Amino acid sequence: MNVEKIREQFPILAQKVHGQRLVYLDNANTTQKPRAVIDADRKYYEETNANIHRGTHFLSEKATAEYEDARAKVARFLGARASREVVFTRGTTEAINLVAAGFAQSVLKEGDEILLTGLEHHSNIVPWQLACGRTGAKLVVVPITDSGEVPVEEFEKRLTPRTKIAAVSHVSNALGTINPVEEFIRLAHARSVPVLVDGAQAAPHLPIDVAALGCDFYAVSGHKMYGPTGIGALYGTEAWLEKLPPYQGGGDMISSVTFEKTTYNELPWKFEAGTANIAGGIGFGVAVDWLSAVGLPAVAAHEHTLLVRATEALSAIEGLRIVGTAPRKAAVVSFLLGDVHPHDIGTILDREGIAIRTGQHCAQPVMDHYGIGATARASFGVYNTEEEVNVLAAALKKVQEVFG
Ligand code: 7TS
Repeated sequence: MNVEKIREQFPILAQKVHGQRLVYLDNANTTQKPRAVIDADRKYYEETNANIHRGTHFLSEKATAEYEDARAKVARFLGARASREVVFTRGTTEAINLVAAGFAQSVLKEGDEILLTGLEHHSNIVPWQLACGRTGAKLVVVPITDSGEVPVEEFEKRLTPRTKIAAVSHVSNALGTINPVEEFIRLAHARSVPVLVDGAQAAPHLPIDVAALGCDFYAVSGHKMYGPTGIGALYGTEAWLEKLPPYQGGGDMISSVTFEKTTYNELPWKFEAGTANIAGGIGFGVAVDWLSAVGLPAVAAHEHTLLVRATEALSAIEGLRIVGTAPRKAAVVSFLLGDVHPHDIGTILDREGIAIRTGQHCAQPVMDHYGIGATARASFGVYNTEEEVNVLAAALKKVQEVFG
């Protein structure tokens, strides 16, 4: 993989920030976009723009074909068996809300249990709490270890006859831990419990094959996969998507409407009410093709090298503590530096042109486990370099000097 050739495709990376070369290490938050994705957006509005699924004219048919073609690309990227198993959503958050709302309406009853892990992002916690509020179901949480792992036996112990779904992150955004989701799925399915995987932090970094994984649902965000914001996807097995009720009502999701009775559209459109993010969907298709062309195995190998190098360089800094030390990690390094507040670390790094995230990373229970309020987090992407790791380490030494 030629990183310099990849970097050239990202116009934003040539930018200076506070007079310094931009070092963008906030990829778990959102990734930058390659020219192919930016061009697709412009091309759509210059040459195609029309509403989809409902026009007989040339542009509408063109837009529909491009949007549905993008769905097929995303389906292929995720390893889905068919395009109808892929619902376009605003992102991971909406994908999980869709499933949680459907479960609240048609599956969950008082006393049922929803199994989560202690590593979840708020968007894989709060939708389930809302579902509990509507049904009287309750959350059961698998605790994490001090290295930031979810032990398989602890997961297994908490599967009970009342468990109606397990919702687990593939990769933790706060710590980088790669969860043994294959094992979770095997154990849950042995008890006929369906599994939703929050793949927001996995799909940009690891080869994903939902059919091989055997999960029932898989949620992703386009903007974390070098694609546009406001678009993502929910993969669901045909059986589950058929079973769940629509998420929202409106145009496009129906087949017939009278005041007495409405029948719904086929999959996946049953879940896509109203005018879609058409340009976003098309751009998402371009992004997954772009990622596939680079090659997920190559991306994973490159980012692993960065993780190893960053772990080494940061561990060598006196007083620096890495939070999240699981043996299987994606390229995320969460850390504390002496008693310097993470926000101060972030501010000083920013003056050096380095973008990281500081705070609780929308994963407050993870912070609570460690008894801390926040961490500083560097998260790497396909365009990051070992030299940027060195720039980060040098800047952190400066932070240490400033704070004595
Ligand atoms: N799940 C995980 C594991 C995430 O990391 C995020 C966003 C989401 C769900 C929500 O994704 P959205 O695209 O619907 O917003 N994570 C982060 C992060 O780590 N920093 O900012 C957002």
